Amino acid sequence: MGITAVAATSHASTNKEATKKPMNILFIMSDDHSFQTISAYDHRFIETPNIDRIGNDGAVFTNSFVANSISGPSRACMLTGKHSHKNGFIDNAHKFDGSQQTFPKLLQKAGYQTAVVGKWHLTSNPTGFDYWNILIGQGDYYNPHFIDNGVKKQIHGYATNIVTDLAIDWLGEKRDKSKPFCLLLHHKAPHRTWMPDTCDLGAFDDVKFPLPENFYDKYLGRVAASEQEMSIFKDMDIVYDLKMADKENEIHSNTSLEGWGRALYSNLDSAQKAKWDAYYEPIIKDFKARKLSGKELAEWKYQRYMHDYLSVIRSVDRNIGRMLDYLKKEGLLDNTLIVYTSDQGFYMGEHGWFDKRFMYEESFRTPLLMRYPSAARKGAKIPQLVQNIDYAPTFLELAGVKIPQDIQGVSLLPLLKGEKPKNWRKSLYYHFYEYPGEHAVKRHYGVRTERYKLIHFYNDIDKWELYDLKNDPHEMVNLYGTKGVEKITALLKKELVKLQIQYDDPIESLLIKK
Ligand code: SGN
Ligand code: CA
Repeated sequence: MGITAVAATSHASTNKEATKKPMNILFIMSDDHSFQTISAYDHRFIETPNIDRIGNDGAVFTNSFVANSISGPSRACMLTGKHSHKNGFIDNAHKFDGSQQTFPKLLQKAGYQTAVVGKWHLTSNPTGFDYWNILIGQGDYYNPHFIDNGVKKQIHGYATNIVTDLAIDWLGEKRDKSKPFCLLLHHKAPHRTWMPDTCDLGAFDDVKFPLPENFYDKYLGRVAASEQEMSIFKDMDIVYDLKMADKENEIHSNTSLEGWGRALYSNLDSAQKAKWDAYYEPIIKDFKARKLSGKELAEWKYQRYMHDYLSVIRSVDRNIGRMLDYLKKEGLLDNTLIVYTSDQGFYMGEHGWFDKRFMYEESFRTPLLMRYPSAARKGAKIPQLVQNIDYAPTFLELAGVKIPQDIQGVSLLPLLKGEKPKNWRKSLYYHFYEYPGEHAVKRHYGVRTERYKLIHFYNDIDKWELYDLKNDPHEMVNLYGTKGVEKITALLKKELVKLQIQYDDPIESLLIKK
């Protein structure tokens, strides 16, 4: 008997759940959580000891990506293990076809108890879950409304705490404990408008965050990037995003979101408002007095954004810690795969931006950490190219369910077990559709290899971009059409067409034929 088996058996004597069933799955996802703000990836901004625990006891995927960098589509890719054009949910304006095959349905059929709590954002009601208690739409940070298995309810408090409470309540009180479980714990945080819990207000007050070196990017040679509407300076709203809803009504927005900003504040109860005011009123007063403009205003906005966003992350990390402690207390850690990810990456001021959508690194990448009890090496860094379509087949393989042929992702279990599969993918496919749309990021698709990225912006534009990620990790120099890149361009175009044929999205070969 190996060491792991001995440990598991002795643990089982205190809790019988540990060894007798297939492995449980806890799939934790936050919304818009950038890898830059997880200390397992990056120590510049914040320490996230609890999220890091997942990777320390398991693995951190260092080349993890999404298929379409936006919420609903990303969630649909994860549920189905298929790219957007196959699951039909190509942009946030769609409604998910819940009659299609998803991993929760397949797990449920195989005898799992399945549940989803928190953000769902797929418009149609969840299918394939024994229990669902979801936020309505994007959900609110304070006193949010939920749909609890079809019934609307408002719950008082702060969303990240509430969603964790609901998850713990289901695990402890509501599920059938004779079955293995698959729980999707999906936070609303840290999505816009980055409203911190009252206990985290001011947590970064003594910190001045360094400005990204490309904060004042001029987007030379990158037309789509120059036409976006997600700039901190230009598009981030003073009242809505940065909470400058003054009582005197003297501060006015630079966008049309002022009314929404004032409404967000009015959702707070009087005790919450008192704490909120105690923190933001002095900032509002100071902001009014300084009458900032130009670069000073841009940099003030960047600092406020970072302070709020990171304060929201503190609560996410604390709640992940609460969840891990609960699993430990219940003797569930040794028989549960724990996943932490986000529905996409996010800009922390790189290129001057917030939001996501682009196939550029900050939004194409997404954090991915997995705690796998029988992992070969604890704290392993897994460098292979992986994508969010891979989660579904991973969960199915773990549960011993046959992976259906039409699933396009690949199970990550061999990587978690420390294997080095020879034929692992060498390139990734990406396709973003939500245009015309909020933030004005044009439609594009592309291919990324370990070193290069080729993107085609199409629809109302026809522009190619090529990046050498080794020499230009921040994607500032579009090499497409320059001297010396003819060979790599041809290779990448070939790879792109190959992927589009493989995934049955042959848009490039169709465009070429036109
Ligand atoms: C909302 C936000 C956008 C954000 C989208 C998509 N605007 O519409 O800034 O890009 O969600 O985000 S807001 O005025 O409503 O805050 S996603 O992660 O859900 O796809
Ligand atoms: Ca998101």
